[in-house]
Amino acid sequence: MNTAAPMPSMPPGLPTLLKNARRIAVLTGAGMSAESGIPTFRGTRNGLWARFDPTELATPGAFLRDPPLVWAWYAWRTQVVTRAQPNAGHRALAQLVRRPGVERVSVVTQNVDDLHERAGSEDVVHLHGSLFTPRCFDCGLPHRMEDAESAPWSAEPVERLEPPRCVRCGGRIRPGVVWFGEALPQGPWRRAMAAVTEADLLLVVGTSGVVQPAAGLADLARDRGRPVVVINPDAMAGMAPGDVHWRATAAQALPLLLRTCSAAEQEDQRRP
Ligand code: BV8
Ligand code: ZN
Repeated sequence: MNTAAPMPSMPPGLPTLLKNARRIAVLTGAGMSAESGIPTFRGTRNGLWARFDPTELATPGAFLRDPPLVWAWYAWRTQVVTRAQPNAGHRALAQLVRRPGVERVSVVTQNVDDLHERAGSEDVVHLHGSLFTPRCFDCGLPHRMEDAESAPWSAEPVERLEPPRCVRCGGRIRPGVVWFGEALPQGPWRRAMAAVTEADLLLVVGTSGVVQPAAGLADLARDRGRPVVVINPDAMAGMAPGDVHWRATAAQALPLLLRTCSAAEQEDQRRP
């Protein structure tokens, strides 16, 4: 996404929405990490896995059919994330909670990378798990990756990589992500629903709004009459009537959103 593109101006009503927001919830998707060089989900059809549909590879069935193929795909994605850095959008979200008047910023992410945390966000809910919490497919025991087991970070991606074995039952180790057809972990789901329900403003950043039940969280806010601001360069992605749409990228819009917050405060302080 060419961030040099002219910066779409901030939707007129947004500064006021920001000024009145005390508890902000932010639902993020793959677009949030695109400017960090992480391919969006639809974009993970990378060379070696180009002939596979990601929504098929990311299933228990695919892992059972061909564990080395699926493990290698996740090893490559983990390699890409480990080499990447949080972008200006991640950093702005991490600083937003420090704005006077802002009590809470809850990040609810569909992403399995760790860029929100590496940017300094402390209140992060991973709806679809993480690349960094592998566990046993059979007994569920969390698995500590020995260096030797991880794809050497310098190496070119390989199409097949045998997953390590569980130290307790010898079962195969699987990535700690939520696959299609698998229920979302209850704890994170409940925290996400609470964060969105209690928020007085919902930002929806970089998601196509296709995958359920995550996409339904925005409806939770809309049904409560909470303002929903969609930040996505794509005209239609994740939008619903009444939403404020900012057709900008995450790294373009979020730093400006943060600056607007601070400007509003100074304004207040100046006012007698
Ligand atoms: C379940 C982890 C049941 C793995 C993921 C209702 C209707 C229809 C279907 C369903 C339904 N309910 C359930 C389903 C089935 C399914 C589903 O939703 N299918 C879709 C395809 C229709 N849902 C499930 O299977 C869920 N489980 O329902 O279980 C159940 C219940 C009880 C008991 C047993 C079972 C589980 C879903 C989770 C799957 N795991 N990820 C992995 O990553 O490998 S989903 C994965 O795909 C991501 O986590 C993310 O959620 C999704 C990708 O979407 P986005 O993040 O939005 O990314 P995308 O590429 O699509 O779009 C990027 C956007 O960013 C674009 O709009 C683009 O314009 C924008 N953009 C690009 N650059 C930028 C940008 N924006 C800003 N800045 C930029 N620079
Ligand atoms: Zn095991």
